[in-house]
Amino acid sequence: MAYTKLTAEEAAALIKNGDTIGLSGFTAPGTPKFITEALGKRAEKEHAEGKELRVNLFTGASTSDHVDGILSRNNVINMRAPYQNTPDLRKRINSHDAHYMDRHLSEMAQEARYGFYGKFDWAIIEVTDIDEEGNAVLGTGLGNAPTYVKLADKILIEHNTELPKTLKGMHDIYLPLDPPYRSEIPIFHANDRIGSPILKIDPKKIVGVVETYSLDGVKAFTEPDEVSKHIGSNVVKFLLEQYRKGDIPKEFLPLQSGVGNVANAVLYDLGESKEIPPFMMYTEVIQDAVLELMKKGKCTFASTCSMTFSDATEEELFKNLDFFHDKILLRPAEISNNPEVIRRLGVIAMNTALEADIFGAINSTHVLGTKMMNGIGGSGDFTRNAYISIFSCPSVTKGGLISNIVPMVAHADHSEHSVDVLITDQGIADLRGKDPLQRAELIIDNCAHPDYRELLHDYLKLAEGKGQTPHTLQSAMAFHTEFEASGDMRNVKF
Ligand code: 0RQ
Repeated sequence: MAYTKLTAEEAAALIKNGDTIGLSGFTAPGTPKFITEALGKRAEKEHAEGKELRVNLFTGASTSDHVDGILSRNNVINMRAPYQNTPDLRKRINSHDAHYMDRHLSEMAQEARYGFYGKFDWAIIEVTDIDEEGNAVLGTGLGNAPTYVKLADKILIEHNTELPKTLKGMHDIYLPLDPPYRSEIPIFHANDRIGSPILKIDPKKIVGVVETYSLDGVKAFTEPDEVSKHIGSNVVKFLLEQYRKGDIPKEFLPLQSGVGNVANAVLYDLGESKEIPPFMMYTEVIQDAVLELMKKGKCTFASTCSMTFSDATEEELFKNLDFFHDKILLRPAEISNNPEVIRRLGVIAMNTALEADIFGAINSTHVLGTKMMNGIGGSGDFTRNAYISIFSCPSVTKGGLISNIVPMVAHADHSEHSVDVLITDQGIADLRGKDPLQRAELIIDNCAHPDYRELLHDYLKLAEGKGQTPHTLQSAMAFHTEFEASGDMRNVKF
């Protein structure tokens, strides 16, 4: 079957106001680029003419400026799920111009299949290659593509000619059955293959193919600052102690690591440690550091949903695909982030917090309790099911005006029941085996910035006698309200 060739503008013109669209990809990699860009431009014109053009957009995770950026600037997004990290969309979400359903990434695909989010009109899927029977080789990020092509009435393909055809074989497409027919997901080691390298798309649903030519456009990492370096070295110190003690088995365990400079720095530091043996990753995103670790033989395998490499690293990968081909496997988000598999493999999870409270609850999403930053992403999938769950953050933000250790988090994403270890630039609080008061002492003394330790102890004293997890409800938010009032949490008085 020969597919109709379309320009991005022709493809975008087919989308109707109110349509629901599922996109392939996870972070920028694998995410469509040209059709969404053309949709944004079309909306700009039509909105100026007073026409309504708004769509519901479901993805694997965050996207890129080609999607959330341009579509938000032109106010095209009605409903968005399950994750984003773009300043323009953040603004739309916090001003209620866009509805945002912030979901655990492992749940998005199955909930779409359960029918919770209605009918999918379109799937837009980036491919490296596709034949006439609809056998597609996906790109560098997978996300929920298998579910969206299954659910969508019509499919648009972006054929990205920058991607080498030799990516074939790096994907493991597996769609679990839905309850009550689901059985175990048969991954027993991070490198087990359980599905197909090919995504089968019904060719009758393919309305057209748009030729594209673009790398994923992920920015290169900046050199980590002193605070990030301290956090990174504390994470490595903790892992080494656990390994020496035998709490981590001698073979080591698969690692999950969040995105960003700190996560990247931690992995580089791990690579430097002679004592830590070669390890695998079972994670949702791999960044530049992982490729370096692979070259050194330190990381032997990475199961992931996306290769979120900067353009320079992506080019290096493409040039040396022979070497990396059997060391990286791309899985759908519901498998890369699957709680059953994470628990079985004993994944060590490392994620980032905006703020933590003295008892170990974590806020990863809402700045000062109300403003959406990015979303929970995959952090909940991993945190709740990890062998050891580590959260890290700087002890203070905005030059010390904000303490990231507070009496009570202003929004709770991960409760203290799921958090094992808290690490800041100041030190490590290993919360395992501790009761709430013991945790509070550890967190204040080891993780809080010295400017805030006394204040946090004062708060604990004020709450003395108020039950197992002592709080004084009138003052629990004093740090936050002080920041709102004077712009400096250090002015708090109890
Ligand atoms: O503000 O941008 O104005 O400077 O928040 O803070 O320190 O740059 O943090 O980029 O490492 O992101 C939790 C958001 C951390 C991220 C979070 C302000 C601070 C700055 C950002 P500016 P940093 P990072 C893997 C798993 C959830 C998803 C997840 C995240 C801005 O890691 O989205 O884990 N996690 N996914 O100044 C007020 C505080 C603050 C604060 C920082 N306590 N109060 N503002 N800021 N702390 C990935 C995927 O799922 C794909």
